Amino acid sequence: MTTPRRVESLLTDKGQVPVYTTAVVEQPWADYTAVEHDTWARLCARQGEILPRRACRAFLENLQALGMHGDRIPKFDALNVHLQRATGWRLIGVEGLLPELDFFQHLAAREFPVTWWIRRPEQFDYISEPDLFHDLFGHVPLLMNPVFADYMQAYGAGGVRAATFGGEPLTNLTRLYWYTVEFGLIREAEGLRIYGSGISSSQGESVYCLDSSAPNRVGFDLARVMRTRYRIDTYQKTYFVIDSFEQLFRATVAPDFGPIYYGLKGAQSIPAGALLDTDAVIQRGSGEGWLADGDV
Ligand code: HBI
Ligand code: FE
Repeated sequence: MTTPRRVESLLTDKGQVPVYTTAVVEQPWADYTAVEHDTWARLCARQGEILPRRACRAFLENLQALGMHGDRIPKFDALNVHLQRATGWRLIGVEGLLPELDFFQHLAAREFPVTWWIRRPEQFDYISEPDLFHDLFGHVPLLMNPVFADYMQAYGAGGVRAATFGGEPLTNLTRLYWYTVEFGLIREAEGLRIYGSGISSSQGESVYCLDSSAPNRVGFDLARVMRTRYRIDTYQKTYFVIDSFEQLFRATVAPDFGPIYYGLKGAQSIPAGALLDTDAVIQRGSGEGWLADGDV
């Protein structure tokens, strides 16, 4: 264990440059200030207001079960008691973004890296990299769901294998993670619901992804998603909709990805806002407010 340092990405003249560290650290719980506990409490309360009837059932139920509505930052050890019992996952403290292979290896071992530090008050509405609120509030409730938990592990194992194939498969996998774990929607009996953590930890996008007529909403298709570019600096232009976590798990665990990568090799990437003739379109977005550049 090393002493926790707050490691943020750097804003340079080349834009936001990530700083990767690999250390696993002990959550310095006693060092959180009153302001930091207050930031956690206010973010939880605000999302707690808008997520009923927006987030999927599994997310809302487990948010309750984990007690993520208190006025203090939770202790990883206390959450781990619940997680271990439910799905065998375990939270580990990290300084921030990890290099991809390290991240995949943790997921494959059913360990979820959680950034130990929380955003500053002036970052209340937006922070461009994962902090403790995003990682805990956004990701951990679904790690309590057995099928989703298995999907995350299968994704990590796929990533470890892809890392040996080099650049293009890694890009494909990053897009899959982005459009499912971070920004996925799911169809439930009552309508479309949020399961992606990038959405559920953002007030603005929680409303936008369901209520706005601007974005596309399209049925999930693994190979299609793997070709789709995305945006890290605005709300998504396209959301992909799954019917169940089983669908996600089956699509990810059944193939070893080898043939899929082979089929995708050299395939043109798809702009974030484009629709294809083959898409199962649920909602054709109006495109209002979209920026022309900035896909990655
Ligand atoms: N590291 N701690 C952390 N959290 C992430 O979500 C994360 C990461 N490293 C890489 C990464 N995500 C992305 O490249 C995913 O596409 C895998
Ligand atoms: Fe995340």
